[in-house]
Amino acid sequence: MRTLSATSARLWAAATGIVAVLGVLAVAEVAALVVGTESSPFFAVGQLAIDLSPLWLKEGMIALFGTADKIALFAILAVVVLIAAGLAGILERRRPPLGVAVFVTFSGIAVVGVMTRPGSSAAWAIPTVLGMVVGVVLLRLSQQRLAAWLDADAVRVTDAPRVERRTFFRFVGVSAAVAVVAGLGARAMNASTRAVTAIRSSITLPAAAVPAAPIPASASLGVPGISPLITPNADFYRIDIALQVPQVNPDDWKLRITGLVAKEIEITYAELLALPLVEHTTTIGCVSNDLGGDLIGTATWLGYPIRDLLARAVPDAGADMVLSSGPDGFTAGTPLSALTDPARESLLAIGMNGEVLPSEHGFPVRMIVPGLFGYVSATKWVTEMKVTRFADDQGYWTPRGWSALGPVKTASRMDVPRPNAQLTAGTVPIAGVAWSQHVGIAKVEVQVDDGPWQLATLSTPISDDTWVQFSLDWEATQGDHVLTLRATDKSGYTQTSDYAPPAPNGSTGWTRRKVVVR
Ligand SMILES: Nc1nc2c(c(=O)[nH]1)N[C@H]1C(S)=C(S)[C@@H](COP(=O)(O)O)O[C@H]1N2
Ligand SMILES: [Mo]
Repeated sequence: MRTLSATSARLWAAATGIVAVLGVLAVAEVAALVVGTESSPFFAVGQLAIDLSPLWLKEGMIALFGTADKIALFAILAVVVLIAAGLAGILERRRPPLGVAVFVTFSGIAVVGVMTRPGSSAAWAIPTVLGMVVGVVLLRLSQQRLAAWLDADAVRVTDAPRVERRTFFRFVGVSAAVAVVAGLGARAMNASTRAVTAIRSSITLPAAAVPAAPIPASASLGVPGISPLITPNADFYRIDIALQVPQVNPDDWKLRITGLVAKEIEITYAELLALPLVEHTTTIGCVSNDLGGDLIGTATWLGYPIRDLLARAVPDAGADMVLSSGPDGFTAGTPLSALTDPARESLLAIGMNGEVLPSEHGFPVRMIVPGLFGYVSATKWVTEMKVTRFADDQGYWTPRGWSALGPVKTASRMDVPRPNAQLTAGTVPIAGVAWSQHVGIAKVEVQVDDGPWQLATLSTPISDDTWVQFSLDWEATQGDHVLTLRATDKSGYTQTSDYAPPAPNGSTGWTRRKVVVR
């Protein structure tokens, strides 16, 4: 019989911490089934991490993981939680009750995370506190069994440690298994989107009183590999701070217009659907979209003009901003003028490409404003529009290092040829999309190596609020080439060659692409 090494003893002490944290999470998930999904601490802590993360971190996460940034955050969070729990287990064996103290401290942070969510109530603390109690009990009980085993092992009576060892393993194994099964089961039920999905699929969109203008056939150039003019809903980029897609029951949904208005307004989903609706095709983009990025898409939105709703509320003369908010704690500060402008189709959208708005794109209702980045205008699951002043209020991203105003920047993207494409000499289309929403694109030019700028063919724009496709047939010759792209908008502005990163108000620069022709 060999004595357990110090390293193994430490590993088993870490295991007690991990079992305890699995217990915390499982109990909290089960309790959240009763108290409410939003009280789940794992998500609340993730949300707290998102809210507290500095600009460079958010930028880095999107640069590294793109729209998979949430999955990446979960993975990082899970690893951090498991390591911290393991260390707490080791600490508890060396210097009790320091391990317990770690558990209490982390649970306290989780309670802060839960209680700072929009719409939280005191009851939301219950799942985490219950979880913490069970976790601490599990930690103590498994530590006692570990100590019994190690003591018996140290005495080294033949076979004696076997019983204690078995008792420890059985306790830790059974606890972990029960926690994982119960926790995952409860999580699946908490995440269940069935109720709202069923309601959503039972909704029939009303016909538009003002349908979108038909899309001319010449709006698409038909170049293989080019971005489709209308982005299918399933391929539309998704960016938001919500770790779980908010499940909003349209029967409970209300939008309130508050703040500096003569009359506060409240509107229900049924009332909204009964109003004369407008359809408009608009390209929306994310300020985090770097050169050549895919955080942009075009859809035909069905909705009610925000200006008409604001007109009912009668904003005060001194107001210059509308602070809209969603259930995830996101807010956007939109210039009031962009929402009241009769020449700008700013919509409270309920439909996207002929479908009821998908949950991840804001079901039941979101805002769409042509010409502004999403972070200052496109609030999903919107429930309040507060008429206010830039001097008094800020949108979510402004104190986090992004500009208060976020007009889109004129930009272009080369879809084909792809980066590092292997081409054969002959005719090669250089094609992609260019956009300057609400201003319009005047021309796109392509330069091959140090040659002259050549004018690309533009597709017929649906309107100035949508991107256009461009294409240029290039007679490619053998060798390495660099292709450069620049767009000019209808105000006469040509994309600058100076590169700027997305923060604080959108990237600039020319797309330069190396290709090899054989
Ligand atoms: N409620 C809510 N709405 C939101 C956000 C958010 O985090 N929460 N993000 C905004 C940002 S930054 C962008 S770019 C757009 C993206 O909309 P999409 O996910 O439908 O493409 O939503 C905007 N609306
Ligand atoms: Mo965004």
